[in-house]
Order: sequence, then C-alpha cells, then structure tokens
Amino acid sequence: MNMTMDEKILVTSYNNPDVDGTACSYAYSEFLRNKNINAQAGVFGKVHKEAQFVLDKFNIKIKNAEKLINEYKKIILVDASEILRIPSKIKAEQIIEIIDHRKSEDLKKFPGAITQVELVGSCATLITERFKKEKIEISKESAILLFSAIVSNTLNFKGKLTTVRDKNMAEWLKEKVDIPEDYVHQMFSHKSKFTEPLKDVLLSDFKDFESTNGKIGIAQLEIVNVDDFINKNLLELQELLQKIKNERSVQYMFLNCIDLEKGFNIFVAIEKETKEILTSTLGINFKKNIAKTDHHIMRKEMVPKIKEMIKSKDYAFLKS
Ligand SMILES: [Mn+2]
Repeated sequence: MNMTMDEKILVTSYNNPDVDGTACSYAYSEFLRNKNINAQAGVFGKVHKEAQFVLDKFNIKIKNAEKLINEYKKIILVDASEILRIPSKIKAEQIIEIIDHRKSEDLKKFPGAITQVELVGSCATLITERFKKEKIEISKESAILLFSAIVSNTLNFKGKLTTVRDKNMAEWLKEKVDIPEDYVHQMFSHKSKFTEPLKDVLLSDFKDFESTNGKIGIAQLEIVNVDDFINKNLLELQELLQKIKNERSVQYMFLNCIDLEKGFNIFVAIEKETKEILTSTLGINFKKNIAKTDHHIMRKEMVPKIKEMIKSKDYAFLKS
C-alpha cells in the first residue's frame, strides 16, 4: 500500500462500535502513526457501554468521526466489512484497507481496498499481531483496549469462535499493561447494569439480516446473571420484541441473551415460526417463549445457519 505522511487517513468502524471496533480504530491508527503514516482514529455514533467503560476507566480519548470525516478522503475500516452497515458518510471508493474477522460477501464492493479477513475471535487479535510481528511499541491505552476487545469478543475465551491466536495475543498484551485483578468481572458487570429504558437496551445491540423470506432481527445482550434478568423482565421483553419487530419490519425476531460468567444463553422469541426455526437450527427447546442452551452461541455464529435453515424451508415449501 502506498501511504505517505501527507495523506490523511481515518481509521474507523461501524456506527456505534463495540469495544472491538473502538479498540481496533484506536490501536491501528497508532500502529500506522508509528510507521509515519498520518492516521487518525474516529468513531461514528456512540460507542457501546463496554467500550465507554474502558475509555473512562483508563482515561482514553477517541475522536468523533462525524466532525472529522470531511477532512479525510481515505478511510480504513476495522472490525467492519459489510457495506450496508458502514456509516453513511463513507463511500465504498474511499476505503483503502479493511481488517475484519467475520466472513464478508461484500469485499469485492470495495475495489480500492486491500483486505485482511481472518476468522479469529476478535479483530483486536489481528491488530495485536501486527504490533507484535513488526515489533512496534504499543501504548498502554492501545494494549488495554485491545485486551478488553479480545476478552469481550471471545466471551472471556469461552466463546466457540475463540482461537489460540486470540489467547496468545491477549497474553502478549497482558505483559504490556497492568490490568487490575478483577478487571474482566468489572467490565462485564458494568455492561450488565442498565440505566436506560429496556427498549434502548435491546436496540443498542440489535442487528437485522436479509433472508430468503424476510428479515431476521436479533437483539443480543451479553451480561452477567441472565436468569435473573429474564425472570424480572420477561413480560416487558416480550412486548418490546413485538414492538421492534413491527417497527423494523422484521419477519423473524428474537433476543439472544449470553451469560458472560456462566456457560449458557437464553433465547426469547415470541412467535411460532421463529421458535421453530431456532429449534431446528440450534437444537434448542422452547418452554413457552424461552429456550436455554448448554453452551455459548453468538449471533455471528448462528446467522449463517439460520439463513440456511430459512432457505431450506422455503425450498420445502416451494416443492410441496
Ligand atoms: Mn469484532
């Protein structure tokens, strides 16, 4: 890649990035500056609660990309590669590089970008590997952000998408910065305390996906004490799922609640078809509107499987 000091480059992620998107933007821009490239990190929208926790706790500042975007012609996307989800102020032609850890069918839509997409647990792992490989000194701020991102994205290494590379890079980062004893518990507990209305909580990590039979809408929560949370809020959660389903014109709507400290998820779904699809895709059993797993499963793991299941059901329907 031909990047010189006088070309300003913005490193950013999706709107309202999680701790991975935030950490990668921050750290990768630092990595590039260390290589004499004029890169700046910026975030669009509001960072996730967990990311805000890390920023506040370690007094780290990251700029608002809305205010910067007009100054930049060249953009690097980290932890992001789906064209529909990139901030609207960015044009695909502006993207010169993409680093992500999820399969993307959109890479060809960024003709000017060099890309690294590798299916590790966290994009922060790919960024950390670059620091290590090129022996570039890492700041404490970048180290704690990247460490937090790896822990968060891999569900503290319990998630199925965790790889040895994630573990190795987290270990490497740990040597670079003093991490408080119960830091992970603090971070997870913080993201489990809600002060905003429950609807905002659900929408803060809601994503929809196209399927062959309408949109799949998945709200995901990663918190501690999931059982308690569901017991206390079930009625309201069901109402809100229905509401969001209508507002967002979603065909299949459900909530995936991941317990960060125990090894299970609880799903909440309100109608029959969605429950059937989840049951046949994931082998879970619903009692009324609730199903519990015996392991963690994250949205990004289940989406391709659910899409396939919906497709095969369409096919069966067409045949009959
Ligand atoms: Mn990520």
